[in-house]
Amino acid sequence: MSKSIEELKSLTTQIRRDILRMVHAVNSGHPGGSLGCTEYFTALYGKVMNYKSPFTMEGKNEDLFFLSNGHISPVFYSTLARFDFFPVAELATFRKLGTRLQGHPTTHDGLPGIRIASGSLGQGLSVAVGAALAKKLDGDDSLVYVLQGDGELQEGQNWEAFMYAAAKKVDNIITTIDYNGRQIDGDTEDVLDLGDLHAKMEAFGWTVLNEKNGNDLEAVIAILEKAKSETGKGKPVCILLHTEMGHGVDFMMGTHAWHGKAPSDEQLDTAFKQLYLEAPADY
Ligand SMILES: Cc1ncc(C[n+]2csc(CCOP(=O)(O)OP(=O)(O)O)c2C)c(N)n1
Ligand SMILES: [Mg+2]
Repeated sequence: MSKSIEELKSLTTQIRRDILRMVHAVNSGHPGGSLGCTEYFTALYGKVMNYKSPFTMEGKNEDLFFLSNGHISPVFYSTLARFDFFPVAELATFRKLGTRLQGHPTTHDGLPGIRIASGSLGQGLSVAVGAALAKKLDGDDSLVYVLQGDGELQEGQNWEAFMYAAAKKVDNIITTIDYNGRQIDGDTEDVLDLGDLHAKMEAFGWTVLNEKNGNDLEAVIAILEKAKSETGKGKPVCILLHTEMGHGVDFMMGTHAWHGKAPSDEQLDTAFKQLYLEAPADY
């Protein structure tokens, strides 16, 4: 049964707790981008995406999701577990030897919900465009969703895929850029400035939507619904989703420092106080 907005908001707090617990347990992983994209994942799996259960790789007549910025696996794994793709208890195996929850997602481990290996940045959109074209060949009118990082756009393959999708009128795809303005080594504008990304994406032939409140669950649901209404019109659709890296934990916000760093025991306690739930369902 679908969850109410209040339930989904509370779920974002639970997912944030999961992310921190996972990276803390193994003292490695990527909390910053994960915390920033929590509303996106909750909106996608809780409201927007039309997917089949149980998960199969075939993916016909259902919406598909591809995570291109694979380093934010903690938010992906927690979301999948919380939406019953696999047991929540398995989150405790994150980044351990032999786990299905590799630091960066892989397919050969058979974790339900994972359709591609990602982590080597720049490849997800290309795969997703192929899947979207396959849907057209199959007469399948469901949609393909993709998430990409903004720093990730510095990888040239993305721009081939942007160009190709527009030229071939792949209008059954919605890519979202996690527009947090930060990346592993600093702010994107200092590392390699993306310039006017909105204008660039339009110039590449995409319909571009902009959402300033990427950590407001209702705003994220609304912009994804708007994006859906823009599909089928001859152009691929892109959402520039402004998020805050580290959102929800005060000392992780306003910096790129938590892109790929785990909290200490004390920092985890502080963070959990800020991510309060009356009855947390922690694993
Ligand atoms: C092809 C490739 N180059 C470099 C890296 C190393 N790397 C991992 S994450 C990252 C930063 C990506 O920035 P962004 O997409 O903005 O992610 P965020 O820091 O916002 O989570 C880099 C350079 C990689 N994983 N793959
Ligand atoms: Mg970024």
